[in-house]
Amino acid sequence: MNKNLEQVLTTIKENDHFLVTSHINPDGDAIGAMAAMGYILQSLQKDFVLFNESGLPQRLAWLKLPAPITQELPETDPQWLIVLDSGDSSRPGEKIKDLIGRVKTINIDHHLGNPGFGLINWVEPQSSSVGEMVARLAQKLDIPLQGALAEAIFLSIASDTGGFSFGNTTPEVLELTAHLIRQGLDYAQINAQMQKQWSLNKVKLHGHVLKNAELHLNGQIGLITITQEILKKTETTIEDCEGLVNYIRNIKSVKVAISLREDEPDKIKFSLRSYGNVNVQQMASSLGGGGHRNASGGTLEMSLTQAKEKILDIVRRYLRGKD
Ligand SMILES: [Mn+2]
Repeated sequence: MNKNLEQVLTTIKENDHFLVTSHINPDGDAIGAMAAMGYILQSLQKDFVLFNESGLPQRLAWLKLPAPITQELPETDPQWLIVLDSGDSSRPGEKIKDLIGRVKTINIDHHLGNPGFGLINWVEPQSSSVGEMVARLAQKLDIPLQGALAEAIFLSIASDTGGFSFGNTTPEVLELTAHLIRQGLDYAQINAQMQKQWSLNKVKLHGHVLKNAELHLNGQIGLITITQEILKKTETTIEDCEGLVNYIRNIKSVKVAISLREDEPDKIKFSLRSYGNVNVQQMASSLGGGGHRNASGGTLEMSLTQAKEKILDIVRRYLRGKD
């Protein structure tokens, strides 16, 4: 068995108090993996708290949870901190960053370039999702992948594989999903719950943003910007921006899709998307971010105009070098 997975297993079995967390502005994998880890700890009769600095996104409010997801750290430190789906120690937010310094940490992740910030680091970039990794953990513990645990794992997998369409849709993850279905998972119902979460305001936000989409470098770069002004105008939040970047990735000529989101006047969240061999992780890491080969991102502390110039410059140089 993988040595790091073995360390995770032993540590979970031999200790009692855990705090489980994941990255801020959590996606389906972050929340699914937290829920799944919670169900594992619950079946081992361990004491645990689920924490996420941004809380549970409204669009995932339907998910069954083994405990509420709190935004407040408990007063007493846990024996062990379990950090999920976080490419580095700053991803879970400021409160957890402090905690990583003083509490023994298990880092379970699948991001390329994870520096191994935990005392125990189980990092598998070849895994589709952290939910898939947590499912492997449950299997080693002979915990059946059924009911709410299976639903949480499916949420993770379906989110991070883009509904089984990205390159990380491995035979292993399809076999695992087949196992979940054989065990009784109602995947059509979970899929419907994942999809049917839009508001009219969100549709209007997407309309405004896409109307102003741009192409650069002979159509090889697609770019959208989401300003504070448009979020206010459409009465939406950053949660409503999810998936926007995928529209421009699907433009025929586009090799790299860029989304720039103005979270604060000088704080720009960027997302980069690509298909195939175009490695956006490299581009994101040169800007202090990270992620996966076809989906990466990060934050730039500068104005929207400056961030746009900087990113376009890096992407242009990468694509020109490829020609
Ligand atoms: Mn993930």
